[in-house]
Amino acid sequence: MGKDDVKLLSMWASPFCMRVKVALAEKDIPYEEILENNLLGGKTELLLKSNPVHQQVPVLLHDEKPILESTNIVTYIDEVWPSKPLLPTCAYEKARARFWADYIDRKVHPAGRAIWTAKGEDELEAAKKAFLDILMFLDGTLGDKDYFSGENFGFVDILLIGLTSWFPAFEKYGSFTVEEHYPRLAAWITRSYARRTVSESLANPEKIINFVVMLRQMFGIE
Ligand SMILES: N[C@@H](CCC(=O)N[C@@H](CS)C(=O)NCC(=O)O)C(=O)O
Repeated sequence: MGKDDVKLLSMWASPFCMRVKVALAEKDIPYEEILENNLLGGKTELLLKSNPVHQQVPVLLHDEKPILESTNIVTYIDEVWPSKPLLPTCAYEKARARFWADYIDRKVHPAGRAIWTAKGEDELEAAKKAFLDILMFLDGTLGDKDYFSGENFGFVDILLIGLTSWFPAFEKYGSFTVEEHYPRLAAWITRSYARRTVSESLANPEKIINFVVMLRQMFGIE
């Protein structure tokens, strides 16, 4: 493991990059973070060469080979560094984890974005309801377990926890708290943030809120 050359093309506020950082930390994999903090202003040659299709971060460079898309990267990390598995080993549980990973990928971030980009009260109310309905299903599948697959923090937890870094911004613009609607899910967030691998990998929520304030001004929403 020590001989691997691992680099992460990353942007500080990207919830998708935070997922990969948590996975690398959970596996204790040393890596170099290369920040692409000017995504809106211009992308580096390294990013364009590594991800010509989507031109997005995160990109994991493993011995200079690019691996793309955060969920795909977390899966790759789990396969290449198999100690302390993130995905369950049982086929049924693995299929279940992949189902929820796909649900989270498709639904959570776009629904949150719809809240802070909403124009007018009706649009905001609809966006907020749609977001809370998604959380309802996630809360239901978490149930009374500590983590999505049971006792251990794993694949689904990593994919969702990265995205929760933006939840305080969604809460601010939607005037709600996850805690008041889904206390079990809120407790899962607190439990997960207590892990060093999470707290060290996620951006400060205040900074994300300020970033969203800036994006809203840029998009002419303010
Ligand atoms: N589905 C991708 C989403 C990645 C993504 O949206 N990255 C954003 C930063 S959060 C990005 O690079 N945006 C620049 C752009 O789209 O031009 C993943 O899971 O990795």
